[in-house]
Amino acid sequence: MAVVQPTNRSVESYKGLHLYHGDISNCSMRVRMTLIEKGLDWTSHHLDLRKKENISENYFGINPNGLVPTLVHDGVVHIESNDIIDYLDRTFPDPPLRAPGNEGEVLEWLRLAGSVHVPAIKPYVYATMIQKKVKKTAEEQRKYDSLQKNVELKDFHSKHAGSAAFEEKDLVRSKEILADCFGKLDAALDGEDWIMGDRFTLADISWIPVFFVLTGCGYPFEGYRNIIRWAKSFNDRKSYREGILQWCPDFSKV
Ligand SMILES: N[C@@H](CCC(=O)N[C@@H](CS)C(=O)NCC(=O)O)C(=O)O
Repeated sequence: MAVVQPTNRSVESYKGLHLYHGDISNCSMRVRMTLIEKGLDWTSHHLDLRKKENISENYFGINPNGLVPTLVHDGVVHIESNDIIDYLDRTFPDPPLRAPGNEGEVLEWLRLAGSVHVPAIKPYVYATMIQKKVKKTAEEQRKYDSLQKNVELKDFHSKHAGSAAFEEKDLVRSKEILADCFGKLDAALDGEDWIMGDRFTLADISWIPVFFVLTGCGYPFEGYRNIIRWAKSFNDRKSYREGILQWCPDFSKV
């Protein structure tokens, strides 16, 4: 569980569930979906990533990586979206979003989504769509460099700073990792409604936002017939409509 001690202590007095999140952020989408699946009340603290609202001393004092989402629950700060949805399901178990007897496999899907975020999902999204929209001015870059202590994230952001652009090898690597993930996902969905069979779980919630965002970036899903069928079945789900579409109707237009 990723609990952090905030240096911005103002959040310690928060009561209930407070979510710092971004409309276009796939990691925020999975937390919004989980809150909606559970029918929980939550207070929204929206940060516009296009306006770099996450790059502030105040926010780095809450989330030391300056990333969204951050959940504050009764003053305790939780980061890492896949840990947050697991925490929410354990803390508010009704309705359950795990698979009885197969919890390990659900958590493995969450771990996979988390582990490919920086090497695969982020480079694909930035290189194909986002990098132009979130380009930092020299001043913003200086501020980011002074606030960001995480070396992996500093390195990632330096790849599209100033006139820099992602190298072809970053994108090739990202496509290899994604092809491997979607091969696994398509196989898991073969003959099944959901990733874990007939039960909608955190595994679906972890991967639906990835599918949504990459579709907006033009990722070629045509060959994955089980993924395409799965996407049709979550299309009418309340948590998908209110947790994703209501905030970001079409990722290709962000
Ligand atoms: N591992 C983190 C990743 C969070 C993350 O990268 N969030 C993105 C949006 S999906 C973000 O805040 N981007 C802004 C930035 O990189 O400055 C999680 O799962 O919560």
